[in-house]
Amino acid sequence: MTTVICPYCFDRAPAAKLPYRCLMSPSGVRGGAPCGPERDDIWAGFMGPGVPPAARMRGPVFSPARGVAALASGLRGGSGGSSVPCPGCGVSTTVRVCRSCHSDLPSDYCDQDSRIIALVGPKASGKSTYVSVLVNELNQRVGQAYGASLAAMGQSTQQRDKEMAEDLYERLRLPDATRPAALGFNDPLLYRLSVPRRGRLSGGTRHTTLVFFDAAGEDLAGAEAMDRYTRYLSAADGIVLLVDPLQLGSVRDRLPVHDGPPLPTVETPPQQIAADLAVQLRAHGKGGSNGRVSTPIAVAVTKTDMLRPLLDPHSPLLRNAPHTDGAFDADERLAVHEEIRSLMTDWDSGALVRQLELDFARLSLFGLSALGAPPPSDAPADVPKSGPQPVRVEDPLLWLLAHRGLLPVRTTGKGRVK
Ligand SMILES: Nc1nc2c(ncn2[C@@H]2O[C@H](COP(=O)(O)OP(=O)(O)OP(=O)(O)O)[C@@H](O)[C@H]2O)c(=O)[nH]1
Ligand SMILES: [Mg+2]
Ligand SMILES: [Zn+2]
Ligand SMILES: [Zn+2]
Repeated sequence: MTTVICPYCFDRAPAAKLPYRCLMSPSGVRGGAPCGPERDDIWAGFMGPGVPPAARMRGPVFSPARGVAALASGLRGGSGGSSVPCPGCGVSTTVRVCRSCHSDLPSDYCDQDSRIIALVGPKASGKSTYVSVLVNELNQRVGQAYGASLAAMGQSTQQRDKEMAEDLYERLRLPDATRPAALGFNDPLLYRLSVPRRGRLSGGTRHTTLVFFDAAGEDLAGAEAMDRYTRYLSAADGIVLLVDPLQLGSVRDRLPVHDGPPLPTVETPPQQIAADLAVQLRAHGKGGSNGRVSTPIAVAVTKTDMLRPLLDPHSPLLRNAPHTDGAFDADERLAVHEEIRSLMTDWDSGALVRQLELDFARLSLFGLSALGAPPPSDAPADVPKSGPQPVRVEDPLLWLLAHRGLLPVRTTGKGRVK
């Protein structure tokens, strides 16, 4: 049976137990009156005082009679969700709501198991740019290599994807700083990833729901601020921690004098974010008997386009992974890991890597550039003129998916995905 994890409050429930919300649409058939809105205090309570009184009035929530629910879940195919008639007005609805917070769940969200990927990193480390470019790459180059596709689920993710893609790829504008949670709840980004099943005569497709959160850097800047994200972090199946090399003193000193845009202000050190993260996860039972956190963590150095002067011309960080025969290349993963490890050791005598290795049992290091080149020096809020030319943006997520057995892996043995 499919277990649904609410992407808003992270309550877990069997899909068949989720209530529905009436859409209050006129039926047109029987000429009956549509349902009117009702006060949804559970939802309003979860959203906090920012919700205006009028917005608290929503379509009635109901649990279908047992037989109806069973029939609906039996009828449910791979997509589209089930629909159940509202006992009030008789009109069918596909909108499910979370039992605990009454947030609406896109109908197809409930059809497959979800994987929650937590995205953390200091302010301006490149989180928002990374997610948008990643989504685009998964739909194009990477999707093609694996025969995979990624579909945004629900209106709010579809809307945000559209706006971000227009900004990044058409208007060539970089995203604004993400608003902190104190100013309102940022919706999670929901996707359905479809990957062909391998090794079975019948073929078929495996669907997985991916949930990303693009938090504001300041919400991850200390143990207290991070507390708001605790449920999200402890529900995560994998974590992507972004490290901005331009915020590390020793990298700034090593970069040749350049005429690019000014270097970013130095925010929370990645070492502190990693330490706070480990404390949070241990407090939620994610610590193993060896004291290390069991949640897999991909630590990715961003903006590697700026590191070119420090890299060997043959460095694997300068090109994308091959994805030969639609498989994740574990030897390449190891080569990148070793390369970043040796760069980091040079930067801070290995303090960050040592701490990560002591805190996390499943760790892999990555290097990526979402833009492929620095923003133009005369327009630091713009994408380079040629548009985003990403390098290795997909690697951290693919590693996390391969780790879960969701992607085929190729290796000569040494780079084995644990
Ligand atoms: N050189 C280079 N700069 C980048 C790249 N990606 C992002 N940046 C720069 O980093 C800045 C911040 O990027 P965002 O994606 O907004 O960072 P964020 O982590 O979402 O920031 P907050 O939402 O404030 O926490 C951008 O405005 C760019 O100047 C990249 O691939 N290369
Ligand atoms: Mg952001
Ligand atoms: Zn919920
Ligand atoms: Zn109704």
